[in-house]
Amino acid sequence: MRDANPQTIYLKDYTVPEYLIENVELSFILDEEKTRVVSKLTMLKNPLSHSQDSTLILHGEGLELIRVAIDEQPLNETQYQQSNECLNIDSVPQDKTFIVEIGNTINPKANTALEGLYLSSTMLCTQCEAEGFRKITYFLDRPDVMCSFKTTLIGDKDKYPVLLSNGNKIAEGELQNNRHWVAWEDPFKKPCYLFALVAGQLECIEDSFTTMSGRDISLQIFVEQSDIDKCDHAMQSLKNSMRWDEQTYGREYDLDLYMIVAVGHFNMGAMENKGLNVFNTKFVLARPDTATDSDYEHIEGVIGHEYFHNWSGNRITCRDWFQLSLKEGFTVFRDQEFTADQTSKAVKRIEDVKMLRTRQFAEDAGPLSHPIRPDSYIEINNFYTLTVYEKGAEVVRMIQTLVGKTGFRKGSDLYFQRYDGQAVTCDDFVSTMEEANDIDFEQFRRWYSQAGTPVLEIEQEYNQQLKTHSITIRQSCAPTPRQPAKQPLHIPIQLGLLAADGSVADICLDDHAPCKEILIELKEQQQTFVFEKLEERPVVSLLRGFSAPVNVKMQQSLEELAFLLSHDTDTFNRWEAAHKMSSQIIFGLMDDIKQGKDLELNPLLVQSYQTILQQSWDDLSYLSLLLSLPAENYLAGQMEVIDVDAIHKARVFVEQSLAEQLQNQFLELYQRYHKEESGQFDAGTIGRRRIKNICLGYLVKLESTESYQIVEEQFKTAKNMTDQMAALAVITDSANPNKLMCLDSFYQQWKDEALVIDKWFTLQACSSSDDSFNTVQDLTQHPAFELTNPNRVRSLIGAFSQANQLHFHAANGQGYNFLANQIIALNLINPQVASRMVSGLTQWKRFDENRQSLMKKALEKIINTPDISKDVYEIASKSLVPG
Ligand code: 0A1
Ligand code: ZN
Repeated sequence: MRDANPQTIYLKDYTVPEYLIENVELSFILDEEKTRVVSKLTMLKNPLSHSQDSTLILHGEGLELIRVAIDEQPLNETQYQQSNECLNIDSVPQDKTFIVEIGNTINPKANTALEGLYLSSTMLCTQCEAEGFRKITYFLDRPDVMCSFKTTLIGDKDKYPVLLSNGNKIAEGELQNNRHWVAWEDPFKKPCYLFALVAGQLECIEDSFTTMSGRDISLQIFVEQSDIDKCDHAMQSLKNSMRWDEQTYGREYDLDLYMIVAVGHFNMGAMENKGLNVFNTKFVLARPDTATDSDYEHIEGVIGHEYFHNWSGNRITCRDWFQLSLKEGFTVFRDQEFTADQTSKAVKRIEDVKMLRTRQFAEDAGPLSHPIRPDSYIEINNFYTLTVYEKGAEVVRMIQTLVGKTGFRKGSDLYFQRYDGQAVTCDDFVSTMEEANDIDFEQFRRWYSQAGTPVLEIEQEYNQQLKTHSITIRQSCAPTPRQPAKQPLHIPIQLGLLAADGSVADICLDDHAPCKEILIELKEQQQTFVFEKLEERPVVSLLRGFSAPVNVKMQQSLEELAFLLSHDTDTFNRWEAAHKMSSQIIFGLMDDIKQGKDLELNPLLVQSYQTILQQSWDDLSYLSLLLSLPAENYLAGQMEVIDVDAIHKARVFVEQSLAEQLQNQFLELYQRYHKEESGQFDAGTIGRRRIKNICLGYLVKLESTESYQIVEEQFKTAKNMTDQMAALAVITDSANPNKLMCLDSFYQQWKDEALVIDKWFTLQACSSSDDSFNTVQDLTQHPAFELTNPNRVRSLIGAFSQANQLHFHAANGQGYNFLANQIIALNLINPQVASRMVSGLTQWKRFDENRQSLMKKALEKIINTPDISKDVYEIASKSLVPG
């Protein structure tokens, strides 16, 4: 039953913990339905607390309490009180350490919320971040209470031959009744959100890593037996991550053992538990025939992310959950740079910015907009957002841009050294960067407290007589919930100038030495920068590398964009020029559609594509990005009132026209690289597959018998999942008469591989075919669909509502109603995942009146459901706030 008036928690109310835990000894007698937990806490009053209260308040939810004792004296029921969320123990010692012993039971099988201890197929595992530990036993479940853990696991030898927890294995033995036990000790103090246990019939692959100081670390990846042949890439990724963190940040791993376990039921991507990461199978398992090139890349990225948390998150953690971006923003930045180093810097930056601009910018402009350090929440699980993670990473990136790479390393060294073993704040991080670089970040700190995406309006003026070019930049930021007025931010803007012949122009600005590229720092609401000694009007390349998470408004003609596409030396801005050019053309066509005009493709786009196709490219993944049109949801984000039908129609028209006019070039490229397919995974081969499949996508837009033959042939003969998936995606989205046959044969081929079947659901959920809504509805009845598996829910319901703009937003509201019903069905099963699904409805203000009212109706239906969880309630109710 929902708490009628869920409580809001505020950052301003933070106080230090009243009690501390020195260490904890846990023992678990594992059982699917009734696991017994015994916890022995060595505690003391926090010397920093001013509270005079001698009541000890421990967090605990859904626990069956058996016994409480203090210093070996069992307490009777008058000496403590239990509520839904706490256990209050009266009169604990104030002037000495004391021992609290608690016995309780939990039911992992009934735990479909997947928080605390739960069952994933036959294995038992835990998820404790953010506040899951309190669902295991009573504790001070807050990140600033750090202690050492000793954990003993007892279980049946057949059901749970493998028993894992954090740290090092210190002892094991046999017991009666076919049971055994294993004891683990983690010497590093940690908050309880980093606790983990796993028990099950698991197989493992093993390897080792020698650290920079010469220590040998044993590495183990545990999976179900049928997946043991899909772990090699994850292991290699782990070793790459360990080496990279040594080389880039001077960070060495601390324990002697690093374990990763892959589980099929998981609410998020993965979890950085100390020495025992628990991963969604999606980010571990890969074999060339089951995983695509982008799966391979994501696995490496997520393995890196969790590994990097060992320093940025575990050894130095967050004081409170408002500081989440301290560990997440920094760690995402670290994993982005890692992937950039392992793959292509240009491509990685573009992919990250694409995601940020379509999804985080939408979040920042909507009713749930919040700063990267939020100042209030109802349910912390709702704040694992794109803003905290992705914008948080952009803020860290801006710090690096402002202090330079060397300065950033100086700052991070000082941060790791100074705060090792502590729970700290975002402000501690910023202050350390300031101190190490002798710089003032007073104004920069606003990025942590101010929500919303700033807009930069640019005006330029060339003065022929003075030979100067002035750039005036005005910054503004629209009001966001509870922040009506915004203050100017400190914004780093990387900039270059191009001469009319396409060469790089010298930059002469104020007293800076002449240079080829410059970092200007915008601090005022409006500032003018005057560039001198320019014989002719330059073309400006602004915000290179996307040096700040802002929206830029600058008049640029299609000709100027074509010029930048040919000549800009900055790989990001070169792509940006192509992207802007095609966006402008699509918007022009949308106007034509509205006015009932015949559509015609601007020849400049074809010419630009032709030029690109004639050049020779080392990085074919980058070329693929240049030849890809902006996504429908990106285009939507640029519109005052989103018109999903016009966006789709105009975009498809451009695709088809390009396909018609460049058919020979696309076919030639396709055939060249298809012939060369080697099935390898090096950057070159991946690039060839990528460009080949982009060409295939265009060719099938011709809807010709020949193109259908090509794509079906690729589908049938593909040796790897990238090619098979690319072909099936194109088929599913086309009018190909063999579509159902192909989908069915794919299902038959892969029905035992859960992650591949997720892809099969997603393809159909994202299809632009007219029947896709009915297909999605039917698929909810498919025997392979289940609401208890988050990956399945995301692959069908999530994909349809978040990635099928055309059909989810059908004008009759059937998509909205469908989503509301699915959320209501999921609400009690898994509130966290249910709440994430609400995001399909939160952007209602961006649509026409008819859709607005249908979306609001769906949100109201959700809120008015009895027993709505506070997770879903928070998102749905905040979404409905007018303004
Ligand atoms: N800290 C993890 C993400 C994570 C957060 C919450 C979870 O359950 C509620 C699970 C994982 C990361 O950043 O990878
Ligand atoms: Zn993380």
